[in-house]
Amino acid sequence: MPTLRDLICIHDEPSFLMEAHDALSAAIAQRAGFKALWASSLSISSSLGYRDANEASWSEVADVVERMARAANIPILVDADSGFGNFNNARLLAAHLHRRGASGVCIEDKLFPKMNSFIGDHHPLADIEEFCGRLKAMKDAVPDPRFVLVARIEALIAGYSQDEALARAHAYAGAGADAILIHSRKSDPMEILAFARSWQNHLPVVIVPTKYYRTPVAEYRAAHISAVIWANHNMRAAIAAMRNVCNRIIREEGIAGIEPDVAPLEELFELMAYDELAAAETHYLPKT
Ligand code: SPV
Ligand code: MG
Repeated sequence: MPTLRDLICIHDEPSFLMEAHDALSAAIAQRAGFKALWASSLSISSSLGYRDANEASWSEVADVVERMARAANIPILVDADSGFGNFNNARLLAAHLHRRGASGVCIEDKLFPKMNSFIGDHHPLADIEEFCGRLKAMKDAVPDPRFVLVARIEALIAGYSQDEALARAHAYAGAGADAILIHSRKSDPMEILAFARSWQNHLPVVIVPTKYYRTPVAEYRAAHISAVIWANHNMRAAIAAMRNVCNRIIREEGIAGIEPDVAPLEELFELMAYDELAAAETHYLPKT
């Protein structure tokens, strides 16, 4: 099984990380064939009933990550927002997430509390040197060489230039980041591809094409993008499916019509490995 480091830092081809936000979505993504997961702050917050504005505490996020790691046996890159504070909060978080099953952590160069990158125009950036201190402290807190530290640049989201994004990328590489996530809210990939051209793969590049979703993967391959994160699509699929089924049950006053459109109970039992429990019972329970 490839490690997160293999997928992001070693493989030549782009890797794909699928969003998950709980044990069930993690298990489903693994069954579908994804090799790694993105523990999205937007999706985890939503599933807990919070906004993606650091309303969920870091320990609530860590609880979810542990459940995901137990349910899916593939690496998880955790979206740790801006690290929940200064270098000290960030290093504490990195160590906890590592202990609880994360294979890597991504922090973005914003302030606490952060706001989701697609909401509004107020995204104050962290001071570069201060953010480098957060990255260094996280590296030092997790001496495991397999653990991947991704530095996420929000300069383009905040309206700054390519030069600002590049200066930040070089500083974060110097501080020990293993990869750079360059984020954009544009509906085409031009600014991301321009960044990748100038950056010349000094470190692997990770992208989140939520807004420029029409771009074919061939363009990322040609630009030598290392990893693509499908950042919120399990959550959004669940919202649409649940909305649809709720509306239909009300409208049709019953569940006969929707049965073919919902997952069979057998699939749920299989996802949660009920057969393992049955086998364990024959092994551990007294024979009657
Ligand atoms: C997330 O999935 O929580 C992300 C990506 O950070 S975004 O929502 O685009 O900021
Ligand atoms: Mg996030």
